[in-house]
Amino acid sequence: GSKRHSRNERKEVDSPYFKSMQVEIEEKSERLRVWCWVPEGKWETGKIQSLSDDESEILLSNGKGMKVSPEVLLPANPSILDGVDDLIQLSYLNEPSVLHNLRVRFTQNFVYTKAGPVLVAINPFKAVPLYGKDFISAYREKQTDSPHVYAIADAAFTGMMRDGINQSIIISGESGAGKTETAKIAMHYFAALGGESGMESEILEANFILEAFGNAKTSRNNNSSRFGKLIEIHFSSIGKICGAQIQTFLLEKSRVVQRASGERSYHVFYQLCAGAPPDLKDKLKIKEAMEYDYLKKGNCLRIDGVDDAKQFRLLTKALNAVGILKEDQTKATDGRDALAKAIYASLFDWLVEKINKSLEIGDNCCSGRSISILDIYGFESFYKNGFEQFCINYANERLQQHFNRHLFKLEQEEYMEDGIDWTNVEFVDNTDCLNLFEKKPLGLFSLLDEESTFPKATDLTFANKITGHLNSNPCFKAERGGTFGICHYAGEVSYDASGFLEKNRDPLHSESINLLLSCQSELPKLLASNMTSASQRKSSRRTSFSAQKQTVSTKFKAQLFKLMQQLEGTTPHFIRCIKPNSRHRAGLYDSELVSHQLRCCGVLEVVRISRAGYPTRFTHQQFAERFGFLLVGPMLSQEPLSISVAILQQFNIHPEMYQVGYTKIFFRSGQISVLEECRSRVVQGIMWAQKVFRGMRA
Ligand code: AOV
Ligand code: MG
Repeated sequence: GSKRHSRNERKEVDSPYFKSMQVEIEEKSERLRVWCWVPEGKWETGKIQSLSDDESEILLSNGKGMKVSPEVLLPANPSILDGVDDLIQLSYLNEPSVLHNLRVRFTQNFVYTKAGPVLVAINPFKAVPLYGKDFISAYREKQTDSPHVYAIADAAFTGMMRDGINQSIIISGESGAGKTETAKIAMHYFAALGGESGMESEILEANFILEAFGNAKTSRNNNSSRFGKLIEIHFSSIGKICGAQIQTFLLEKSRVVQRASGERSYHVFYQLCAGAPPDLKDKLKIKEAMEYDYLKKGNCLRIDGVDDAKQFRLLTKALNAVGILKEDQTKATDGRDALAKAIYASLFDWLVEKINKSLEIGDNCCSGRSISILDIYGFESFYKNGFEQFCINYANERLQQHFNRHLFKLEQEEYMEDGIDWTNVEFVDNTDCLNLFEKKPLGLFSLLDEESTFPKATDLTFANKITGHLNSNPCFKAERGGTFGICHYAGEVSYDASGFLEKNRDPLHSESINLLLSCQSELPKLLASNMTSASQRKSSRRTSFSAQKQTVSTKFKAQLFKLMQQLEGTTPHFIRCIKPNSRHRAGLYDSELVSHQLRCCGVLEVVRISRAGYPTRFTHQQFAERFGFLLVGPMLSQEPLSISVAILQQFNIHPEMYQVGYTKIFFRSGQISVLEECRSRVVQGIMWAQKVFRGMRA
């Protein structure tokens, strides 16, 4: 039962940790019987009974004995380290050890674990007793430092208030891994900080509305987000919520008319059919959901455990809360496919615009401070993958690049530039895959746009064209019959080119718009005029599509670039959501699935860097300014570096725990807390003395 090591494990074998472990095994195996991981189908723990150069005898935990090559063994951690709350505390950092640690925590309902600076969140698929007012105040008052979304939210809030720098919370993970729930948990934390004129609850209601209109049941997730969103929450100078703005990205509008078996259209349709009061049903001539062709497709009308009628009442309440007029609430389902899609997308944009108006930042809130929460659709790989998955997975590649840049590239470049002692940690770079999409003129997007301008082109000519040009690209996999494969950071996906050209061109006949314009009520007219103005700006031709009109993929790419730029201006906090099983079941931990996700998103590498790295840093100047006043005794020099060194000496910071670079001082994790505590005690003392002094004068 020997199994070859994957790349990461191989690295582990070559690492100094492993080498030292080997020495340890060799020295102590006779006396101690060391625990190790054995690849027996899946990883099992066992005790080493004997060890020679080419064979070791192992007694597995289940009592079975076996002989394996010592090469395949990985060191296991002592049981005292079972379930540590930060993976950097593990003595042996290999895949089975990490998986085991996460499992131990997961079975005890500790769904959050730190991986250095990153929070790993495993979806419990059940209610866990970790949320609510008491938990929020515990984190707010820093009574606990157990890993949690609240802790991340609090770190972002504290960072914003302390440094005056905008922050972002970037949530990623596969479809169904828990991103949207995590975003809501973070939003509840901020809402609990309070806001001006009820703004905090309005934000939560706005989110509820967007979910009704933009989420749907897919085969991966009963409440799958079919659009990306960035919620930017604005704070006043005293840290109260004073407004918000929501940006949305590419709604999957094809879902309105078409979807795979077992999937639904947007929640709102079913909620309306199930929950509209009789007079509204009469007025809109609403029938049962099963009587609508558009809703019937996919053969799925209900979601287990969801009461659409009740959801409709909550939706009405939410719409009222953000001030959307009653007449406007009544959302036409008639018309041809293109029109239906366009109406829906336009309605969605209109809603977002309305919501943003209602959440607009008040005049008395000009601090300009904000925390953004990013929750986009997760990486998707279905049986059949189309244009939507192509765009969604591209967005995830972009996000992965942002993650890599911040946690690997920038981090290590900064060490190098400042000349500190550092051995580079390797990571899986996804630049090649991004280039496959973005390169001009021979990238997927350019070729798609080019083909979209040829009236005679078909999806098959498109598939042949990209295969012809990109065949030699290692991230591209040529396939037959109008399909092609892409090697994403999260795995290989096979795409079916059917529908790519049409969806990318996004045609809309002007006759349909005229039809809408002739409607009696105001909202359809408004939507129609929005649609025409959008397309007329680009083109004046009366054709179903035109060369000048920006394609969907071009628009999407530009939107993502803008988003990345925006995020670059913030201090990022990363949350990695993990799906423990594909069956949406509580208590089920599929090691294979978890390990795949951990590997894709580079969690092990992040832990390696954090363990060896220096996450806290100050310029000499900042450090001297922040802590210089704590120095006792005469100041020998005003020079920031000398002051900094004096502080380090006075507080007895161990030389192993920091490095002094050309411009900055770098600290290992946790080192700065002693200094911060001392500083805040002194500052509080000064404030107290000032108060007393003022009191005496008064
Ligand atoms: P996603 O946002 O990552 O998928 P969701 O946040 O919608 O995934 O989570 C999927 C489901 O998992 C939810 O509907 C809940 O039932 C459950 N869940 C997630 N997080 C928790 C939690 N902390 N506690 C309890 N249950 C949870 V997608 O939007 O499909 O990429 O497109
Ligand atoms: Mg989601």
